[in-house]
Amino acid sequence: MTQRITVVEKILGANERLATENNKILNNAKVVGLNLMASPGAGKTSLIEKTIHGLGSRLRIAVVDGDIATSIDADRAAAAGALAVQINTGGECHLDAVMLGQALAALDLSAVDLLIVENVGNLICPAYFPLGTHKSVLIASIPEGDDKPYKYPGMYQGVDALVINKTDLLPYIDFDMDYFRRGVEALNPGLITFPLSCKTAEGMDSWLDWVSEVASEAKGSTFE
Ligand SMILES: Nc1nc2c(ncn2[C@@H]2O[C@H](COP(=O)(O)OP(=O)(O)OP(=O)(O)O)[C@@H](O)[C@H]2O)c(=O)[nH]1
Ligand SMILES: [Mg+2]
Repeated sequence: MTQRITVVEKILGANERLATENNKILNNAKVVGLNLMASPGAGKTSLIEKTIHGLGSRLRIAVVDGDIATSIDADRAAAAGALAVQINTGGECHLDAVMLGQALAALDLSAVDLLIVENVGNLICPAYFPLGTHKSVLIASIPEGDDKPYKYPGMYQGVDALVINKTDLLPYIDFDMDYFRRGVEALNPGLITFPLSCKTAEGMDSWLDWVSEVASEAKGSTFE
């Protein structure tokens, strides 16, 4: 029993060290990294597409997509105009710092200002594997239900920003926004939050402004 705990700690410790290396690589290249996490289908790739369309003329954007299989999401990011690398984890439910390190090596970082990492759709495991990016962003979505902060506290605790996607569906789904926000506030007080719809673009400007600010301010300054 004790041996098993030790192994887990070693894996997480090794991941932390490699995340620090990734962070140095990003800082040296003056690339700002975002780690997007969410449940499957919350709208990670949709938000990445909108972000490329909104900021691609001002920022050189690269996308690293993590999925168990296929290159569907990297193909979408490339079609939207970004440099894109797909990582297939082959069953792992999260990206780790080794995987991101390999993706960084495959990218010409001198041609990148902003790196967006789309983590594997999962509300548990990605929270425990920092990648070396500068900011972590969680995307919640209305159809998932308003109880998710209460059921997946680890994910909500560790992020720097929260997107609430699919607000266009609020009229059709029982989603108590006050209950949801109270749960978030208890776990991550003052968390900056962007309610928006990738479908209608409502609320998108605030998100794009925040990404622009992070890209200009966070270069080389923070690590997570
Ligand atoms: N109504 C509505 N649908 C949306 C919105 N954003 C995304 N979708 C839809 O939600 C589905 C999933 O979107 P994706 O962007 O592929 O989600 P994802 O989080 O990248 O999914 P995985 O990578 O498979 O985990 C697609 O059918 C999108 O068209 C939105 O704001 N409103
Ligand atoms: Mg996706």
